[in-house]
Amino acid sequence: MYTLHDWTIIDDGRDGQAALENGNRLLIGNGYLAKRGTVEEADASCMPSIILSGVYDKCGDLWREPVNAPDPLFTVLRLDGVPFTLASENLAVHEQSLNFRYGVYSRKTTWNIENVRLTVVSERFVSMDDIHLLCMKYTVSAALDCLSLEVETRINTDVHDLNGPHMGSFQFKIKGQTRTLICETLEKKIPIAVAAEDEINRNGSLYRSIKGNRSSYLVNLDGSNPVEMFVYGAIWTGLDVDDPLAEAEKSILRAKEAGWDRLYAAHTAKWDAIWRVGDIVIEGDDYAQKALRYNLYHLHIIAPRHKRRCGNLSIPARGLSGQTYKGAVFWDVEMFIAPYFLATEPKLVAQFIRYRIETLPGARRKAIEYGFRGAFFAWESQETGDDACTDFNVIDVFTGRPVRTYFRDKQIHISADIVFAIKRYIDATGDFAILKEGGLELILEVARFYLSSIYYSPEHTRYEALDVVGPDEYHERVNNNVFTNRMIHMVFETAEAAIELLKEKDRAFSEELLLKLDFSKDLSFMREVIPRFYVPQPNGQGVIEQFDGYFRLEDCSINAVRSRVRDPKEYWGGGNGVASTTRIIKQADVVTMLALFGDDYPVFVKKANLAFYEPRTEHGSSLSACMYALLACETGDSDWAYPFFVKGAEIDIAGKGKLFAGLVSIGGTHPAANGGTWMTAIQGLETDLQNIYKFN
Ligand code: IFM
Repeated sequence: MYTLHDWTIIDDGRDGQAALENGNRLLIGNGYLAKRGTVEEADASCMPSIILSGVYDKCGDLWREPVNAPDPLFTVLRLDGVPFTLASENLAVHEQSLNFRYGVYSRKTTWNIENVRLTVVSERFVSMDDIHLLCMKYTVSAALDCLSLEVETRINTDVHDLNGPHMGSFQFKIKGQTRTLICETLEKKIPIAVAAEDEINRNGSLYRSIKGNRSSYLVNLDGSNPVEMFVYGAIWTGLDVDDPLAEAEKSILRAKEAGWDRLYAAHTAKWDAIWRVGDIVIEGDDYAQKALRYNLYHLHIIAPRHKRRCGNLSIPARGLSGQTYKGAVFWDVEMFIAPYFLATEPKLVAQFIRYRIETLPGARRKAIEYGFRGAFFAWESQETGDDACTDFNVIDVFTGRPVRTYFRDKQIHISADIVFAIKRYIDATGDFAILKEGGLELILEVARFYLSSIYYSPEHTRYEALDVVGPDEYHERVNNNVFTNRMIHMVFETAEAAIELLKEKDRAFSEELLLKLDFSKDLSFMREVIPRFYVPQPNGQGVIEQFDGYFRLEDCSINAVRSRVRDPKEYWGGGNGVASTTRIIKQADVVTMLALFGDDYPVFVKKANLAFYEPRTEHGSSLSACMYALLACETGDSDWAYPFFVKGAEIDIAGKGKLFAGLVSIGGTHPAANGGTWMTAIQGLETDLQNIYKFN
């Protein structure tokens, strides 16, 4: 069970389920890598992992996913060859915690063996100062009587992969006291280097052996003489430098020379700097304060502040908490995560945009694949921008067969979401130079994609977007989804405005670009489409129909739909989904549109849609609650919004996120909800609750 305190979260769970939840809850990271909050001796069933940002691999025909690196901090205690674990019968006390002010994970575990109480206390951090470095202090003590046991630390290659294994050609070496490993990914042969070294502070008898990837000690413990071991690990890849092994060795030497105290001080100083810019102070609501900071922490540990040789990085939908969702970047970044960083570290948002600019070739390839022109961005984007999303993204619980889903081919709003983020970035920062660095080209290519994919309805004398999937993924292949249509319209308007802006700032550049892209015919067509593009409007009661024919669907309650579910892991959407033929939606859809384009609609429309859609929303996605909260705040109803703020904020605290879509595992942390929590607090509740926030 967890408890949340100021800057600390503590959990005393011991079983397998707790291990999986705490892996997320107590995650530590620095944007380059993140290590799950599992105990040092955890085996693969507890899903320990160190996910490296932007390093992907494909194993056979399985899904391409991020690489889980070997763990240089793996440590286990043994008595007569038998390891002490959380499953040991003699386990007496166990607690894990995370200090989310400084990204420090700790554990304290006691086992009772006859008349000895054996206790392990460990502390670890992945350095914010030197992003390749992992540091751990591991203390073993015995109370009452003496004990002779083995402490082993090793570079552990027995890692858990969802769709692995991902590494081969393992070579272990020992250089001086440093144990090293070089291996490579299977698909692209990316070298991954791991180095580790340990130091023991101990007087008294001690026998050490160091072999291959292992260093082990035989120690005699008594009440007065604890063992304190420091382990430093370093990870570098061939995407960082030409010789990652040499760099990993150097990192270890530097770390040893600096020692724990100085490394810790440098790490915490970096966190102090992060919070100086990024903290939010809430007065009068303790719980909101702690929850918000915890959510911000989760954004900071996955924010890729480092540069990589091969390009910019963005943030995957489950951060660096595991391999779920193929470690891919979704619209979550642009719509839910970027707003916080735009207010605090806009350079990061520029980086997210540059990542999209660099993946434009993949978006062009995808457009061609579907018979369109321009840029159709990947629904699930990895390093090249080619879509990692498959046609069969869910596995049916009853038949075990993959289910045809249409996220990849029909969730076309993704391209518009990216344009929306670029527009928001320029509006907020005035940095129109990004337009010249590929931003305008991206916008025009997205506009061209939509121009090539919309339809003219002679009957209604208007342009429409047909056969799409909106944010609500339970209703696939619908016509005129209001969110999608409004976003497409925004793209056309933004393209027009961006051309004008650049003409003003740098006429020669903009003319050259229009020429290079051969955009003049598209521009005339776009100008014709803008006033004739259909965006569904509110009906007499102020409610906007989510898509054509939505109002004709069965109107039943969420509980009615739930009662039709035969298996807790059953997917509600798709061809046979229990929600597909009803008005029950997965996540905020019309409401998201209203929250984004609030100025275009009067309050009564916002209220009418909140009242209509909320009882029909499952909130089956972590992207949902914050949009309801935001819109409610726009109607002045922060009391109504507050529980939605809490719902979004608690997803990673309580581990309440969904774990499965059909038989496909979707657990992990929820960066979009973390960003949504900030949006709700600051862009929503802040005014109404008169919270005080400051960027010191
Ligand atoms: O991007 C979301 C989507 O809107 C709903 N399913 C999960 C995705 C990743 O968070």
